[in-house]
Amino acid sequence: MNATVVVATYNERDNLRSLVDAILGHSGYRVIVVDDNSPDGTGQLADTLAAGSPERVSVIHRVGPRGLGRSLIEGMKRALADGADLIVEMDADWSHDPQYLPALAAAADDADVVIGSRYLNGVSVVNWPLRRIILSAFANRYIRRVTGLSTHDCTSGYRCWRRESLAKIPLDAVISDGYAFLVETLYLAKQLECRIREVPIIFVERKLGSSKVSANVLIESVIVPWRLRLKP
Ligand SMILES: Nc1nc2c(ncn2[C@@H]2O[C@H](COP(=O)(O)OP(=O)(O)OP(=O)(O)O)[C@@H](O)[C@H]2O)c(=O)[nH]1
Ligand SMILES: [Mg+2]
Repeated sequence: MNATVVVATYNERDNLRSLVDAILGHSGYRVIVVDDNSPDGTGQLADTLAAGSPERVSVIHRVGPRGLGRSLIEGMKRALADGADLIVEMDADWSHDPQYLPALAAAADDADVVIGSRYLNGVSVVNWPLRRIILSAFANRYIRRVTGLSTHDCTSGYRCWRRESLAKIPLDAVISDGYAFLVETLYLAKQLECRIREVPIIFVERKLGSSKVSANVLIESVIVPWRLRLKP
């Protein structure tokens, strides 16, 4: 196993150490933290973690405009350049539990992209208010209808790519940055005839730190499915 987990962070100081420890508990996994110059010192904490496990943890410190999509792109490119066979994307806030890493990797034996899915067996989300569940369910239905994707959870940020499939995605041409980044990369994967599989995860709402979801991110996710569909 030669897998790299890319974790984008913005103000995740309270979550990062335990998360990285849990990932490193799985043998064969490395971590790239992509920090957007977090004011709370997450970047320095990441450096400390990297100094403690220099073979397995590295850090990208971004400057300039921040964004989840652009951070993930930078981390994924680095993981490809470093020779990872599997590249995993995961949130830093413990919503995506590292305990599912082996299941994602196993499913990648016969899939090109594996999604850690909240919506395979009903709804497996813990601690979300009803309005958030309804919004997410509606968003996924909307995305499927507009883009023609058949994935149950198109906005899950917990994903495992086989190296060859990720290398085919034109990451520099990706236009969106928030949830829409996840939809766009999945759409590109489908267009490139990647085999997309979902495995069930239980998603737990963050307990520590605060959400970075903004109105812009939500507006982008309404528009991008149409841009993808109408793109020549
Ligand atoms: N590098 C970087 N990471 C970000 C940025 N915005 C969010 N993130 C990270 O992306 C992941 C998901 O962000 P969250 O704020 O948890 O968004 P969410 O999971 O959709 O929303 P919540 O349910 O409120 O947690 C976390 O690891 C964040 O730290 C950003 O601008 N730059
Ligand atoms: Mg979150």
